[in-house]
Amino acid sequence: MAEKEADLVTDLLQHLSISDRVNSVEYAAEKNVDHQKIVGVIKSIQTHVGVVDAKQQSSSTWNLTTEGKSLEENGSYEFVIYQRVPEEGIAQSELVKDKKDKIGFSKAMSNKWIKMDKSGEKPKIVRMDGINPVDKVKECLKLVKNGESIPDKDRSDLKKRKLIEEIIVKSYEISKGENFTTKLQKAATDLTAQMIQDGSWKNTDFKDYNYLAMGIKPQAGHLHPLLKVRSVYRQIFLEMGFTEMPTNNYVESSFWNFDALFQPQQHPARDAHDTFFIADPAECNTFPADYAERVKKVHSEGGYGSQGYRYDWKYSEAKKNLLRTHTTAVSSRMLYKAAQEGFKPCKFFSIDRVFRNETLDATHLAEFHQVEGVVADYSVTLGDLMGVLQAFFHKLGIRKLRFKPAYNPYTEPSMEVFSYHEGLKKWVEIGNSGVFRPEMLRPMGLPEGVNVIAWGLSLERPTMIKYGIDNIRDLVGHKINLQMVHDNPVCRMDF
Ligand code: FB9
Repeated sequence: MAEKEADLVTDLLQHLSISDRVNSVEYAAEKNVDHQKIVGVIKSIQTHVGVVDAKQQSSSTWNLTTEGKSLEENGSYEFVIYQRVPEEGIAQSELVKDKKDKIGFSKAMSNKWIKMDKSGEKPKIVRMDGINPVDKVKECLKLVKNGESIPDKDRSDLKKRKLIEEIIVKSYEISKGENFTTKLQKAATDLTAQMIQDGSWKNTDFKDYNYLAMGIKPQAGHLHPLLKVRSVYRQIFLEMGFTEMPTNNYVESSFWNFDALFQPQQHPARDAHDTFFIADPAECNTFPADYAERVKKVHSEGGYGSQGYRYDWKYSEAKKNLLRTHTTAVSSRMLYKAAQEGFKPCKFFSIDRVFRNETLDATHLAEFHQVEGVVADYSVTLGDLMGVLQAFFHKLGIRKLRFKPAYNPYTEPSMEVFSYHEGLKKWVEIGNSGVFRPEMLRPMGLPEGVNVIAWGLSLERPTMIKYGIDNIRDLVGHKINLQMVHDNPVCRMDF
C-alpha cells in the first residue's frame, strides 16, 4: 500500500474511533483529497473482515456546466442583450452579431424586455417602458454554484438550457464494525511451513481469497496477418481435398525450378537480374540422370509433338543452385514422384516463400509467399481449371471471376484471373493459372491422357488489401509496427 494511502487508513480509523459514522464525500472534502482515493482506502480496510461496516449510498447534486459557469460570471445572454439596447434604440443587425446574441435576443423578446419599434424611418429594437428586469438566470446559477436549492421550474429551465447538470455521487457511510480497531494487522497472504510447524496459523488473520480476481494476462504471441491469411487459404485447400506439398527447401536446382518446367536456359527469368543464384554450394547434381536426359532431349530436339527450343541444353546450367523463384519447382518434384511411384490422380497445394531478384517498390520485395494449387488427373481440361478456380475463390467470398488469356513458359493455355473489387471499384488481378505443357509432363513419365491444371497467387496482395496496408514494408520486415500484429482482428477473408 502506498505510504500516503497508509496514512489515510490510519487517519480515517482514528476519525471513526471518535465519531459514530463517517461519510466518504464529507471526509474527502475535509481532507481535500479526491473522493475516489477515499473509496480506495475504504475498500482496502474492508479486506480486514469486521473492522468497519460500509453502506453505499447515492446522492445527487447539481453542478454548473462550462456554459453555465460563463453565464454565472458574465450574466445571461438575454440580460447582456437588454443592457446593450441604448435609450434611442438600435438596429437588430447591429445588436445581434453571433449565436449567443441570437439566443439572448430571442429570450429578451420572449421576456418582453425589448420590442421592435417600426414607427420611425427604419425599424429598431428598443427597451420596453416602465420595466427594470433582473437577471434571474445569473442569480439562480449563483445559488446552484453555492450548493443552495432553487425552485423546480427554474432548475428545469437551466437544465433544458444545459447550464446545469445532475451529478450522481456514490458515497459510503462507514461505522465501526464488530472487530473495529485503529491498528490494522496486515492480513497474511501466505500459509508458511513455519506457521504450520509452530501452530501460529490458528490465530493468524488471513486475507480472504478474491475468487473474482482475473489472472495475469499472458503476453501470448500473436499470429502475423500473413500467417492468419495463410491459415485461411490452407483451410480452403484442405476442405477441397488437396494435400500440402513439402516446401521446406528454399534452395533449389535450376533443373527443378526451370528445366523440368520446360523453361529454356536462355529465358530472361533465368538471368541473375531476376534470380538469386547460390555461390556456395553453387551446383547440385542429384537430379535423376535418366529423367535429365529426357528433359535435355525435349528442350534441344523436341518430342511428344513439340519441336522443342532447338538449342544446346547444358547440364552446367541445370546444375546451378538458386533460391526458388516459384513453388512450381516443388510441384514439378511432386509430379515426377507421382509418375515414378505409379500415377494415381492427385491434388496438391503449397503456400511458402519464393525469391525474385526484381526491382523493389511499395508493393514488391525480393521475396513473397506464393500460393499454388495443382490438380493431376486423366483428361482434366481448361474448363475444369475454370471450375476449380470458381470453387476456390468462392470460398473466399468471390463470386465474379474473369479469365484473360496469358503466357507462361510452362503452361499452355494460360489465364490471368480477375475479380471485381467492390471496395476499390475495379477489376483486380487475383492470380495466374494454366495447363502444364506436355513437354513438361511427358518426360516425367506421367501416362498419356494425364493432364495437370494449376494456378497461383500471392499471400501478400490479399493480406495488404484485407488489412488496408499500402506499403509492403508495413506488413513485413524489421520496421513493422508490432502493435499492428498484436491488434489486428481475427482474419475473415471478405474481398
Ligand atoms: O496474388 C495476386 N493478386 C491477388 C490475389 C488475391 C487477392 O485477394 C484474394 C481473393 C481474396 C487479391 C490480389 N496476384 C499474383 C496478382 C497480382 O498481385 C500481381 O501483380 C502479383 N503477382 C505475384 C507475382 O508477381 C511477381 C501475384 C503473384 C503471383 C503471380 C503468379 C503466380 C503466383 C503468384 C502463379 C502461378 C502459376 C501459374 C500457372 C501454374 C502454376 C502457378
